[in-house]
Parts: sequence; structure tokens; C-alpha cells
Amino acid sequence: MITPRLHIGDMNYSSWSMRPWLALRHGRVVFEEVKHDLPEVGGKPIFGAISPNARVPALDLGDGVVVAESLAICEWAAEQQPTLWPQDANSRALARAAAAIMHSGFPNLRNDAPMNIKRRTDAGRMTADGLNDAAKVDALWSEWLARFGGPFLFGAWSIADAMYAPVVTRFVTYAIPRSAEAQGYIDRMWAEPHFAAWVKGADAETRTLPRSDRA
Ligand SMILES: N[C@@H](CCC(=O)N[C@@H](CS)C(=O)NCC(=O)O)C(=O)O
Repeated sequence: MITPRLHIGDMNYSSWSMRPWLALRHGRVVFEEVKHDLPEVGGKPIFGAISPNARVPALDLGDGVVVAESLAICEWAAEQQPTLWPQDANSRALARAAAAIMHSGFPNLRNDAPMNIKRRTDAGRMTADGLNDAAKVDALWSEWLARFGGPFLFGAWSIADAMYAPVVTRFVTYAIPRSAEAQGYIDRMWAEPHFAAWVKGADAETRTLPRSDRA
């Protein structure tokens, strides 16, 4: 088997890339990382030569097998390292639902507050719908942390945390109001070594995307 190759976008901006990168790192999967510049103008996926959905992330397993979609790549990582999901079946089902809720949800938060790890601004630029999405995320985090006792959403770190990691950065970038429970979770995520390694990678980048930095 060749070493799996994960195609990602700029670490400062590519929220979908961050998720499987974290899952692979937490799963101790050896992989190569290939970074691509996200386009200046969004909305026109340009990575057709890399992935079937013309987007990053994509995981190239060799022999023409290219896995698209962040959640599918996370699931591949969990096949290599099953502890990436909770071991109890009911907890695992809830964690999978949490990951799916993030993958398909919170469009207003995503539109209003694109991931930009290095930026610090305020929530004044966000719409009421975007702030409402953020409040829903906060309520879900608080519910899961109370139910599973932390330190991460479902107890031990899981793919659910990978899926919400970019949202953690958005709360910080845009100074989004949050509960004490959410603040504790943000602090623990930020201190976690693989999350910190991604942030360090973002900090080292010099490229800027005006559509995110000036908006
Ligand atoms: N549903 C996809 C979304 C992937 C996605 O939208 N990726 C963005 C970068 S974060 C992208 O490739 N954009 C390409 C473009 O805008 O041309 C997933 O979960 O992986």
C-alpha cells in the first residue's frame, strides 16, 4: 500500500481540510500532506484533477482510489483506528449524529463567519441567523459535555470533535458570545496538541484571501 496522501487547502482557511487531518493525526495514521491554494473567488470548485467532487479535502489511497468528503475520510481513519469513535454503541450513534449535524448544518454560521484562524474581529458583522446557529452549536456542545462528562464532546476525543474544530476557531476569530461550558471546551480544544499543530501551520502561512480577510 502506498502512503495515503491527504490533499488539503490553506490551513488558515480550509475548514473542511482541518477535520480529516485531525482525525488522521489522532488515529496515528501515517500520511503525506499535499497543500493547495484555495481559489481567490469561492463557489467554483477547481480541484477536479484531484478529487471527484473537485474540492479539498481528498484522500488518495493509490490504485485510483480517491476518497472525497471530509466525513468519509474521517470514517476511513476510524476503520484504521476504531477509538476515533466512542466504543459504546449508543454513544457512538450520538457522536455520529453530532458529526452529521455539523456536516450538513449551520449554513448561516458558515456563511457569516468563514474560518480564518489568524484573524481577530468581532461578531458585529454577523447576521442574526448566523448568531442563532452559533447559539445552537453552543447549546449542543453544552448538552454533550454535561452528558458525557468531557473533556471532549463525547468523553475521549472523537471524530465529533474533529467536525466541530473549525467552529471552535470561528468562536475565537469572530468573538462570538458563548457559555462558560463552550469556553471551557474551546480552551481544551485549543490546547490539544494536534489542534495546536494545525493552528501553528495556519500561523506560518503568509498567503491571504481577500474574500475572507476583508469581508
Ligand atoms: N462537503 C465537502 C466540502 C468541501 C469543500 O467545500 N472544500 C472547499 C475548501 S474548505 C473547497 O474545496 N473549495 C474549492 C473551491 O471553492 O473552489 C467536504 O465535507 O469535504
